[in-house]
Amino acid sequence: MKNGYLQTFLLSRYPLLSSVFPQIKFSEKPCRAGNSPPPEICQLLWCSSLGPAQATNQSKALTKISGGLEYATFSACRILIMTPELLDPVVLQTDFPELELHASGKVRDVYRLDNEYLLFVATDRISAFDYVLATGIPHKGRVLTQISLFWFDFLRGLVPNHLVTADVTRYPATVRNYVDLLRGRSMMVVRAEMVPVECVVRGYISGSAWKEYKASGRVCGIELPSGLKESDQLPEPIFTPATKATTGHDENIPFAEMARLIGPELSRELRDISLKIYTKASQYARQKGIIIADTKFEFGRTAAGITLADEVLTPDSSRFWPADKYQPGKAQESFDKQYVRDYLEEIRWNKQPPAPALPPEVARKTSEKYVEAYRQLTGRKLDV
Ligand code: Q0Z
Repeated sequence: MKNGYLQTFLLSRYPLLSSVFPQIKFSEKPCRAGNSPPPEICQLLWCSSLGPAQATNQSKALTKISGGLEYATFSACRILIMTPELLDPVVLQTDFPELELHASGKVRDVYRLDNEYLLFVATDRISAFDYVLATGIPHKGRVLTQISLFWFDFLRGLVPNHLVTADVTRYPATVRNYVDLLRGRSMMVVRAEMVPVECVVRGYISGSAWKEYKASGRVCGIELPSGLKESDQLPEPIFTPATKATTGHDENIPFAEMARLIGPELSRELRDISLKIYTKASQYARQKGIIIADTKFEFGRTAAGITLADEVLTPDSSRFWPADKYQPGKAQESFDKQYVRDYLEEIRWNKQPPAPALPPEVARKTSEKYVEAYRQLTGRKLDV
């Protein structure tokens, strides 16, 4: 195995290679071994499973790569791509033909592993103004997954959760072919009987709650003090359940309606545990400089009883606000999606499909915000 820069001008003669590695930009300009490749050409680790001699015997389609690099044909070599972007390619779609799709959302896909277990996969898709955009955000799926894993561990003593493992080496053999894609962005979870109510907790007044409050002075039937400003902290966190309406938009419902749907006892249990989780997690996040304005939990029933499922306290399921920029009296900037929203407003997208692509700079800066949210919350660095 040899470390070096590929002579890309030679590889560009082989159209097959560009179809195998569509991510690589091929250039007609050679770059010599030992020299830095032009920035648009990725750094490659060249490794041939066949030695040069064998390769010579095996094929006439030989390429002599000068400058001390090996003889090899691309049919006999594996190329490991070492630029960060290409080591962690943006995943916009998943497709595991061996598995049945259990559910799929704007960002996540859930597959059935067997009767007992599911595979949760967070892609790098991003939605804004209710549509999934054409551009993915590098590392986003891993950030969401790692944040959920952090909270599952943090909340361990408070509530059972659906996580089995995020260690891809422990996944069943049926997904063995996909471990490189799945690493860091997936979880094997216990299949639960899901409660058809979203358990929303709000510590601050924003979004649909702000609209309801302005119109009626109440949110989900809860009377709030008069004179609140947009984004104000509430006297205490409130539980504001919602149902998935057929229109796609969640619909806030009074607690009594939740009780009618799933029973008063289960409703009280879910409300109490949701408030406990929010209180503990938001206190922690606040110390780390992040306000969790509100969040949505989903629960299911498993052998362990009421179980915290789905993703937990991520920027996708919650409003994260940077505490140092908090200014009640107006809508707050989003920790993660602000660059995206600003760009979409700037280009005056009519908010009808198809959703536009993002300029690379907007995607990159947004990616940095997600990676930063993970670091700020956990104190750990996401391997990028
Ligand atoms: C969660 C959802 C997503 C679209 C199903 N442990 C579980 N057992 C059974 N079902 C679920 C879970 Cl988490 C389950 N959803 C919500 C998640 C994409 C919809 F990633 N759907």
